Amino acid sequence: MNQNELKKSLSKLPLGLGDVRYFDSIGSTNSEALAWSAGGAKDLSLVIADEQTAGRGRLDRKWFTPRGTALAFSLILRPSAKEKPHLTRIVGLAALAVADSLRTRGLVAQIKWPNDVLLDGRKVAGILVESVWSGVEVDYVVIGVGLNVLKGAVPSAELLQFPATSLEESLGPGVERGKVLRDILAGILALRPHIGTDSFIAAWEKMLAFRDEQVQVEGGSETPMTGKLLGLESDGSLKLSSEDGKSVTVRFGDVRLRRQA
Ligand code: BT5
Repeated sequence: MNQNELKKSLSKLPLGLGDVRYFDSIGSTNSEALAWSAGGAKDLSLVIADEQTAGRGRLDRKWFTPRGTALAFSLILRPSAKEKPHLTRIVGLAALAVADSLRTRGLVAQIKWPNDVLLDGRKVAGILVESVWSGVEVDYVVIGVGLNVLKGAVPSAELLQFPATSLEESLGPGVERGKVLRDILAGILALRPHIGTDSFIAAWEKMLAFRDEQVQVEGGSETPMTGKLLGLESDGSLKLSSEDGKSVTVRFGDVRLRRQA
């Protein structure tokens, strides 16, 4: 994908984006977007790169984006006053848009709470949401999305804590990155006005992996929690029912979810 192809794909979006910065190679699109936000980027400005040399996951874990194989982009939002109470739903906004873009291609995509999109139980995309605050007010939110499009994007198994896959593995050759990008962005734009609604949470919940299954949640130094995955709270936190039938809420943070062995 080059800058011209990118512009062509994006020109077909139903609503206008802000400015677009394209890089053949960059450290991290999220870092660039955070710097751009500090410099006054407009709402819906987009940073996209063909390759990332220092792509980041949560807690500075690495995200691999080899040249010519993947989508790696960061969309900058300046949340409106109406959106500000729903910041914790933004990761869901991105995950839903990615999952929808895969479902329209006939694939069964699921969201592994909080920030992964799975195909056939393997990670095809990761989302990293970062915010810039002025005191207690959020100024900007950067939504970073990494999606493995071609097989070459998938890191070798020893680099991974969770199995990974690509779109090409499910769809065969010929997947066009520009079209997938356009679909994801169109999805985010279409869902954004509904972010505060109950139906948004219901749509997010419907896509959750491991629903009604026993799962284990590991969070930092705390003892792992186990329970049945029930769904989402209204802020997007995870709702479990523990073995003694109590309802437990797992808040956002560095948590890892897996099916209980
Ligand atoms: C994530 O973190 O999954 C968030 C990834 C966000 C990446 C995007 S790319 C555009 C933007 N710019 C950035 O710098 N970042 C964002 P986390 O849940 O912490 O998962 C990270 C883990 O995923 C790593 O420790 C690896 O085990 C695994 N991983 C790394 N690269 C992968 C890949 N290409 N496919 C599947 N898994 C990967």
